[in-house]
Amino acid sequence: MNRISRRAFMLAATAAGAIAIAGTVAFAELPKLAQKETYKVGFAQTESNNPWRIAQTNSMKAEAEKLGHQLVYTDAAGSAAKQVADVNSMIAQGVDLIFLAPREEKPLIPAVMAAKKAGIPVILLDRSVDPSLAKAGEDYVTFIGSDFIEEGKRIAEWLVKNANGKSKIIELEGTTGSSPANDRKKGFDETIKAAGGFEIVASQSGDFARDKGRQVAEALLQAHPDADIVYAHNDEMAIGAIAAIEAAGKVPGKDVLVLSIDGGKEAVQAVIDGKIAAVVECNPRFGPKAFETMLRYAKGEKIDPMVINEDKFYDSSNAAAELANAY
Ligand code: GYE
Repeated sequence: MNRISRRAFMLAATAAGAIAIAGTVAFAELPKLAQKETYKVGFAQTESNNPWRIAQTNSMKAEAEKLGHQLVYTDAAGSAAKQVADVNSMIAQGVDLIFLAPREEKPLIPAVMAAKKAGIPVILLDRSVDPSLAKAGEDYVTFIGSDFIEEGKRIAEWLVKNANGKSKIIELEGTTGSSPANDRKKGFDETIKAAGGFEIVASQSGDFARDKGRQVAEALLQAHPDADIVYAHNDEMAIGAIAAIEAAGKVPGKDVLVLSIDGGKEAVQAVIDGKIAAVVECNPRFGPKAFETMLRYAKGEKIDPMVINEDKFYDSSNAAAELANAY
């Protein structure tokens, strides 16, 4: 076996082993967290390619520093395989607890199970894992983040009221297999369908990234020249889509309505400029809630399976007043 294939084999074997463990210890208890003054805590970030991720990382680092905890920080740079390796390295370093932002729902299951097996509690931050393969209160403590179905639903409800005759939708999906992409699609599509009168002419992943979003929007606008609404699962892709709309000689906000989720400063400014019609905030300020939840868990309090963040909503009625508060 050469080096690469042996490594691939080892990774596959670890993944298979962890899933087998999930089957045999499904009823084993969640690892406990001892009460201490300060902790050594891991934070396994997925990537750092947008202001949302950076705001989240900054919030986690600032809170850890404020409370005197040691933070072992890793950035998986957009690779689920690297993120699994990052978690394994945190386990090897003997962290007390791991905050994990799982890039995709299924590939991070082995990481959750490996931490559980090592006796290290995991709190999922901002994205979740496949609920049929790992459960809150059993395999990980809880999920802290936004209600993504609700986010999709809120932007769809706004559209139903404010479409002004526009009806043909291009949907730019987030990272394939990630919980926000799955749920933002579900919440939006179901609401639009129930309202009637709209058509999703194309729905494709732009991987939550600006340039990918621009490229996908460009191709889809060419294939569907009658599309007059773009719904992007995050700001980065919405901003990419605005460039694609302008490159096609159309006016965003006039010829094509752009809807987004995240609500960073650049997007709220785009609402003020009339280029984004409406955006649901996805709150990235996790630090205080994450560490508070960790301490509640250490005290032995019962933690809900989901700890939901509050999200704001921006459109032309409040964007100027809210700009200063946007991240
Ligand atoms: O919307 C996006 C980021 O998981 C909620 O991931 C998060 C999403 C967020 O990269 O911009």
